[in-house]
Amino acid sequence: MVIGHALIAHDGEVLWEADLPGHADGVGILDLNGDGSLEIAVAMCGGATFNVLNVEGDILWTEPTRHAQHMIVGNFRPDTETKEVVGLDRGTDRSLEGQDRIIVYSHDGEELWREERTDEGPERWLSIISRMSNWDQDDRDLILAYRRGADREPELRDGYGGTVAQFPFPDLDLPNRAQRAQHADILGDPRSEVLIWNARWIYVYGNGDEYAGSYEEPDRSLPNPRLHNYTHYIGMP
Ligand SMILES: [Ca+2]
Ligand SMILES: [Ca+2]
Ligand SMILES: [Ca+2]
Repeated sequence: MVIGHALIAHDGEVLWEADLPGHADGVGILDLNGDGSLEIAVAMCGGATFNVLNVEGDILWTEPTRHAQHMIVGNFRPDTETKEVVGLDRGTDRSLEGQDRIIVYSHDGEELWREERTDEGPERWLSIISRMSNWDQDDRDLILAYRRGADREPELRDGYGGTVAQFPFPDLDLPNRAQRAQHADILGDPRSEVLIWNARWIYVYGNGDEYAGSYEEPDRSLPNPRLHNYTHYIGMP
């Protein structure tokens, strides 16, 4: 078990605890470099760093940021077989000027894309990101981002900074930060639907393109950690 920035054995023995200041706000685990061994991405709040460790607890790379909230892992750039790491930097400015950003890193810590937000309005620093597979039939992972502040709609982004889809959520009587989201195949085709809700409404969005191929095709997506051990913790990636 990875708990925070420590690896714990089945009997509770602490195998290692990484020497990183602060506490872990988000963790992602995947074989990022394709060598057959898992890597562990850890967003350290307080220390304000995005980090990737190996299973021995060695820090493979660390990047400073403003407020490290989430790290999600997947193949967000399918032109390389190695996986990418996406960080959500919440920033430290809680005024109307404050805004978060999504940052895409290669498996070895090279910054590939950095979001520069140009939208305006309050609470643009509360975004949550989640890795989502199987929106369409491309073999890639996407970034579901929601709770982005002001009247911004939840959105699907790719690993190159492109916007793949936006999800109009018309109830503006409750603040944007009241948004929650989930994604899963609930309608029975092999693609994922996106669910956005607040205390009043739940909206389900799907890909409107006709599905080509067999519904019996094996699911190629990475496991969705939101489908088990779900927590209401609003910051869960
Ligand atoms: Ca690896
Ligand atoms: Ca890739
Ligand atoms: Ca579906």
